[in-house]
Amino acid sequence: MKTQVAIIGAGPSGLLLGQLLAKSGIANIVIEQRSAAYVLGRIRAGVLEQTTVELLDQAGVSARLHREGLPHDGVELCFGGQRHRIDLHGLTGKRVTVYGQTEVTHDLMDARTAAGLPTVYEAQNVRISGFDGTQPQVHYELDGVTHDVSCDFIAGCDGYHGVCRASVPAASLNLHERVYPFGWLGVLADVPPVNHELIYVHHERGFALCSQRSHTRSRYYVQCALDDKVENWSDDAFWNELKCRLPAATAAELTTGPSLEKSIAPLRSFVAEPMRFGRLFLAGDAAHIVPPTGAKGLNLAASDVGFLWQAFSEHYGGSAGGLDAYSQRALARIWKAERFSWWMTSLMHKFPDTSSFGQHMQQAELDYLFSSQAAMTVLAENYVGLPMV
Ligand code: RFL
Ligand code: PHB
Repeated sequence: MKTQVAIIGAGPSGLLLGQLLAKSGIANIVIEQRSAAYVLGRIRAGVLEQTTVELLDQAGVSARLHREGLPHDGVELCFGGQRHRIDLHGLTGKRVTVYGQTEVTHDLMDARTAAGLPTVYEAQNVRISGFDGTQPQVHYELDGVTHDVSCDFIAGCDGYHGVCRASVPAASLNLHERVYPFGWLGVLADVPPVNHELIYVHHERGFALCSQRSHTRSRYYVQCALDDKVENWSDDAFWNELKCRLPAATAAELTTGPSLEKSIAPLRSFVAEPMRFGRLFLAGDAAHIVPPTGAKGLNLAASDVGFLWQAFSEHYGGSAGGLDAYSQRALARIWKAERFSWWMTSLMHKFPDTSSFGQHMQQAELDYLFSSQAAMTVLAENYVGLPMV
């Protein structure tokens, strides 16, 4: 088989890129190692920036998002037992939309099927070759049969553990990493959210987050030890721990219920540079990871895809510059989101080795934040998403 762009990975990056390229008349295939049901079963992001929503509009997959997504004009930070609101819309003129990654992926999969675009699920032993020359290829096995796809370009949208970044010679990559000494234990439950907006909680027992997927489905997280196991946490133990970290009045309003899903995610900051090697382009988690505290991972994946779509469109439209500029343009935005996610993580979590001095620094920063319109505007500008330039 032959195509213009072979996309590895059917997460949000790969599927969004495929949809945008198809809109521009650029032929593509998506090759995914898991089943569609497995991809949809991963509970991940919940907050979309306006630029992400605009890209989903351009891809023609946002009808349900506009019907069912929840626009949020503010977000709360809680510390010292007090809740403080950041007026995102008042400070920036922008808002975020609460709409689960599962739903975004669902809409993208449905649109891909409706458009009859080629997608391979459960591809085994996916390999890429020739991307440092002029004839890139993707190889995979399906039901014991080997397939080879010849293409102009490969888009590595295969996440942190994917094959694309791993296929680049180590000497060509600069890796930057910070691993945090804790994880997040997350619970999804069909209970109404405790608040109409998100609450990020700083507490001496550790961070907590009250998020949501709809008016009837909540997503909650508590900071946990890195070596903790989901089996150690009954639903009751989770709800009790969450209540301990909320102000008493908020805990009293919390509706609990059986968990639909419970999982632990480690926290990491990671960037691989550059994001282009010959005819291979990395996008999304394949190139970078942010800790989830700033809600930036899916949004960064979307902005990479926006830049890459522009680059391919320029290339097939006859102008060479876009492909050359991709890595630098994407990384300029990525590093700013890395900084914000690292800052939010450092501000809101309990670090096992922090001295009393470190605790006072966190406290002073939080006190300052809510005494300064300028500081709140900095947070708000970053939270709603920096412009794609
Ligand atoms: P994905 O979603 O990991 O998809 C990659 C796909 O590639 C497939 N794959 C392969 N396919 C073929 N051959 C191979 N060799 C392959 N290896 C892997 C995988 O099966 C998979 O289907 O990466 P993508 O598309 O770049 O999307 C990135 C986002 O998923 C991620 O950044 C976000 O989920 C991060 N994130 C959040 N982001 C936000 O913007 N807002 C949030 O509120 C938010 N909350 C979160 C999060 C991530 C979390 N976890 C679990 C890490 C909350 C959590 C708890
Ligand atoms: C989520 O709803 O899963 C979520 C929301 C905000 C974050 C991280 C995760 O910062």
